[in-house]
Amino acid sequence: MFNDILRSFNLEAEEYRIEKFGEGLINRTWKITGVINNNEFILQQINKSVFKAPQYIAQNINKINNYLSEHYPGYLFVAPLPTVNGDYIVQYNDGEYYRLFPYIKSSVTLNTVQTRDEAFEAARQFAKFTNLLAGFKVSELTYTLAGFHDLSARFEAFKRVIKDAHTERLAEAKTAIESAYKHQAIAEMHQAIMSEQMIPLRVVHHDTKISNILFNEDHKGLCVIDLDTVMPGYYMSDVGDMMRTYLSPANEEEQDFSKIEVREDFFTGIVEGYLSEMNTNLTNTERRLFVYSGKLMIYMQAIRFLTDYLNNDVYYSASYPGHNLVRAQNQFTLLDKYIAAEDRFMEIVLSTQNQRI
Ligand code: GN1
Ligand code: MG
Repeated sequence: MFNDILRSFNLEAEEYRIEKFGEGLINRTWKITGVINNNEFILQQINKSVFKAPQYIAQNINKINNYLSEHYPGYLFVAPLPTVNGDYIVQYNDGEYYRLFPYIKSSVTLNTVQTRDEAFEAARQFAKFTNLLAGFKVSELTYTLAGFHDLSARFEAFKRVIKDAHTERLAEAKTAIESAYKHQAIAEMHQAIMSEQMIPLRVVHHDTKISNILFNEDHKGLCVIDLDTVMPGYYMSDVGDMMRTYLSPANEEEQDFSKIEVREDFFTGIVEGYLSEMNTNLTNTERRLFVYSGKLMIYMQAIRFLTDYLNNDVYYSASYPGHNLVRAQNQFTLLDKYIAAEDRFMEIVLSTQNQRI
């Protein structure tokens, strides 16, 4: 399989070492390293049961790439490489879609956030991306996933699946389902923000986990990667997903929930990093929604895992029975701990704004 795919990019598979790469739940990724020359690439298969129209991804990235190279030629943007036919995506005869990226030399990816500065650096890079694209017309982009971060739609899907789920799964998930209803106000707030059009649509990354930032060897941020979900959206998605994935030393896979914590200084790192690029661009309403963004994204992820568990694990791959339920319970635990720290987080946001940035 690799022979044909790599040949579309004018590479001979036997001249390359091919290794699985990264920990994403949706797409499959390989690092391709030249055994004779030192060329390095990233090959990725796009999950077409998730992304129904992968060519939209390529179109969006091309438009953004054109805009950035015209207006900010010095900005490092890792765009896919063209095939010999000039396409940015190839469909192999297994029906799957693949694309190839340059591998950025000496770059490092992290799977966990270990220091406050790493949180700052990552937040800064995601903010820089949205900020540089502030003049780009959002409506030029196609939605690569419909309703992706629409919490109201996610909540409706959760309520629907409850009606059809197996009795055993419903019984196993009883406490998690109660948690979902207990925090329903988070979904209602989202509904209000949307229906009153309180905040602007922006170009948003939508998947701000730390592994989607390239760092240099000193752990300074270089750029954002994994651009499949770049589409019109709200800044809350990016800021909130950073809260979800950077604050706790234990991630969504952790089964020992006593290890889940929210680290206040990492919260400060995210706020300062994000505002270091977006401060002048954010509206007052967006600022007021900083802390809410974390609740929104943690709650949405909990609901998504729970919905998938009740739906027999069709979306997120599960490697042990009950995996998605554990992930959902993990996220509800994180949500409770986040809410317990909410007042303090509000103070941090206010003081950061009044200070230096
Ligand atoms: C998926 O595949 P990955 O890890 O980049 C998901 C995100 C979730 C995340 C949870 C397209 O991202 O929305 O937050 O898993 N991406 C899609 O780990 O559904
Ligand atoms: Mg992703």
